[in-house]
Amino acid sequence: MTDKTIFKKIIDREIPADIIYEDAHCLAFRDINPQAPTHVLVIPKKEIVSLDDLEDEDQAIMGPIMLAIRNIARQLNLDHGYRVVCNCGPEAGQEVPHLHFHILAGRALTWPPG
Ligand code: DGP
Repeated sequence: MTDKTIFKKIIDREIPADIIYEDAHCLAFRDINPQAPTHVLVIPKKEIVSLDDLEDEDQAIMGPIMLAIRNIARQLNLDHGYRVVCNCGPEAGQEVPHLHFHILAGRALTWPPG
């Protein structure tokens, strides 16, 4: 049996996090190492390693997660815009093997990303 990821431990309330949103499908909390004034992570409660590991049945949770991201942006008054990032796999910089979406806002974000 594989060890729980740090995000699964946050879901199970085994380690603390600054949780700002929760519903049946997902949890959102502030990133421990923020890259912008607002940096929130949105994760499915289901243990999915990455975007590349989604199964067809997961379409039932991905739509609600996208709408949750919209709701969180509204909740945080991100009226000047925000960026949603999903790092998938090692070359993209994914460090935690539990699917997550970064919401970044509060400063001008450059493009292309590094
Ligand atoms: P990624 O590189 O896309 O896998 O991003 C993982 C993010 O997770 C990174 O920005 C830092 C954040 N992170 C890692 N461990 C913790 C933790 O224990 N608590 C919180 N709140 N964030 C964490």
